[in-house]
Amino acid sequence: MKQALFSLTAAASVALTGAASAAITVDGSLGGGEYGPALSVQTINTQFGDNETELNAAFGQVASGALELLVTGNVQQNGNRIYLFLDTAAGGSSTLAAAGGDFDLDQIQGNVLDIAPEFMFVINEQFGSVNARLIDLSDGSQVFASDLTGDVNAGAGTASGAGFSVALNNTNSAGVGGGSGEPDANALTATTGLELSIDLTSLGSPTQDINITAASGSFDGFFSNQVLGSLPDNTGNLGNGGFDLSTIAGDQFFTVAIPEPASLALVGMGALAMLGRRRSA
Ligand SMILES: [Ca+2]
Ligand SMILES: [Ca+2]
Ligand SMILES: [Ca+2]
Repeated sequence: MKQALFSLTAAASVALTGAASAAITVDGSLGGGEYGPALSVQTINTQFGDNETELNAAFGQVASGALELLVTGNVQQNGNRIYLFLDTAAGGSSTLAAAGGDFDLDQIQGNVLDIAPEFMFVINEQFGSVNARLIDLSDGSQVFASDLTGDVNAGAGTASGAGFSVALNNTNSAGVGGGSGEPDANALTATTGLELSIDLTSLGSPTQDINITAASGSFDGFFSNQVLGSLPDNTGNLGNGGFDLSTIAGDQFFTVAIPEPASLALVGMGALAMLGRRRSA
């Protein structure tokens, strides 16, 4: 009986360990053992120029009460931006709207996503500093805003504060090449880019899986063809005439699953059930 109990406990422990996510270091670089397989992989080259602005792949997980993400690629240091739209709850609008006088929302209002986000993360270089912000789309308020310290073009710039850490390593020279959106199979060769950890409490403590659209463009809302989930083959820059991803084939988003405590409870219940059967045998 003791032997059986030990085996079941060991089995449950192995199952839990297998499901747990490795700890990450927020440094803008994909370290060994970090994350699982890519959640989304770019399939077309960038019309903003090779290693200027490109979004190669997204890795992500929810661990330690935080959303952890790495998007490999680059952001051009001319005011260009990487946007992450975060759909964390029911409701919200798939059409981006101005709110609270926020500069970025003013520039990108009217564009339509495949998802209905509650939050927008945006990172950009402005006036010589690299700035990261998380915006609550319901009112345009800033959940956090911080300039990165360190040189993003010489390794990593980082910022951290209450409930968040951000890093940008802007040295990528791999991944997709430049072109007009032709198919490109090199995205997974990129291992550096934007990495962040945001406490779930800063995201309204989501209880559903988090859907995320990554996009990139200029300070005045001219969007590139680098979106994750990827745009279809031979798609050029989305431009600044307004885009509607809902009319573009495929899912221009990826999903980070929230681990379900219920599944752990089921493991425990299964073990107890097996013990019960063994006792009665
Ligand atoms: Ca590249
Ligand atoms: Ca939503
Ligand atoms: Ca779509």
